[in-house]
Amino acid sequence: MAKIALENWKEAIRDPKIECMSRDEMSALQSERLVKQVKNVYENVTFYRKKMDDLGVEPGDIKGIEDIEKLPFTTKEDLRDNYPFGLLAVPKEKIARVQGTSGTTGKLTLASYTQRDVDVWGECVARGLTMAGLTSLDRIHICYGYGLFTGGMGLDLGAQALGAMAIPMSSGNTKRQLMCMEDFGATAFACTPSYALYLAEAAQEAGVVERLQIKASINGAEPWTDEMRKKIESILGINSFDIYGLCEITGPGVAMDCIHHKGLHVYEDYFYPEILSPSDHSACRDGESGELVFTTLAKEGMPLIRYRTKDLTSMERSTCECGRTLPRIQKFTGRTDDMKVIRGVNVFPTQVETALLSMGGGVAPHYMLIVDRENNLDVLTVMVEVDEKYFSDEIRKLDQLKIKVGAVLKQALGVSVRVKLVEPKTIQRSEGKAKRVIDNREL
Ligand code: DLL
Repeated sequence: MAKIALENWKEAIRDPKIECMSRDEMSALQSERLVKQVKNVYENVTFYRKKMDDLGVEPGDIKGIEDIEKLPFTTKEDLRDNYPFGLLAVPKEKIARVQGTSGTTGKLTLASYTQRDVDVWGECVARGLTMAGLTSLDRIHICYGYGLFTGGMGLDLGAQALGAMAIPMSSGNTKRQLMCMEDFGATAFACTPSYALYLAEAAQEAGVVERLQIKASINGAEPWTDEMRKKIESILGINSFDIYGLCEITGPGVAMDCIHHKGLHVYEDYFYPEILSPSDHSACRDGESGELVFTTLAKEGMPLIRYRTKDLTSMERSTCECGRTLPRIQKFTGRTDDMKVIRGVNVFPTQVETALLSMGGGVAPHYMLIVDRENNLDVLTVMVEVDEKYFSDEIRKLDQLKIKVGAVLKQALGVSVRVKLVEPKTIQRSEGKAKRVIDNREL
């Protein structure tokens, strides 16, 4: 257990030429890549030729990155309609790997990669691992699932590109995870933030924290808050970093936050980000929240133009304290589709997390939102675990805690909620992405 002792975090930049490039140079690189990519998809992907023809746009109309707004959008539904290989820009023989969504509902979303795409993916994750202060000397314990989900493979490719040791644990069996972490002397681990917290608590309970050599964790694949990060960091005495990605674009390694935690740096030389207003798709200004949209500037297998992620965030383009000029997207407030509208108010699970963690004790950040409709009215119940030390206390204290949680949540969400305090460890732990909302109105 030790935080990374780097005198100067500026050293933790894998590719300074790209990551600290001037805005003009980056625009020139993006323009060159976009012009080529648009010509490529027009000539090789029927779907894009048709979409562009319908809009009356020709490849020649795209002269630089500033023309991106002329191009059509791509949606998850488009991917499903062209499932599994309808959007390839190369012959199938050139595809080296497929990966898919980790979702359990609906049809699978499949992404195809050439060997070069796989190499770029590994390089981007390696940039992120470097950002977390890791080098070829590190041992990275990967407890993301391996398989179609991009988590395990993505971190593995990153460790490989970095020249570090990959420990491909995959998810599950927390006791064994901790045993291997200790025995193999892992110096970093990667998993979802909810599982990271679970692992941290399990390590604390087993009394092994002091015996671990972990200095950093790389967590993502689901929204989480700064408060949750600080909780994981303080239990394990480490630095935790937020990694973002989606299989359609490349998997983890599209963006990651640095030690300053002022947003996630987007690898915009490969993935061009736009933030668009959810209502009319117009471009949002810096700091304004909207839907994140990506164009893959150099992908060969399944290039995507203006892919609508449904993830909600805002962007900052000022140079970061770490020296990177890469734009930063803020922690995600949620997705357009995990947002719940309760009696007309938009509610995101992350708001509940922030509010619970701001209480400074009494409850644990393990929670579940349950939405019902009673007499035509939406009712939001928030199930929250009580801290171990509170639970043995008297009923009167628990009642007071319940009232306090209710007040804090009402203040944070703008709607009144029913609070259900539950015993420690009763809310199901997830080894992958946590399920935070049950909406009974949809049943
Ligand atoms: O979750 C890729 C990934 C694996 C990212 C491991 C980070 C670590 P998908 O299964 O395609 O890919 O799901 C993508 O997950 O659109 C977001 O809604 C959500 N997501 C991913 N990373 C974050 C994050 C992987 N750091 C979807 N914060 C995305 C918030 C995230 N949400």
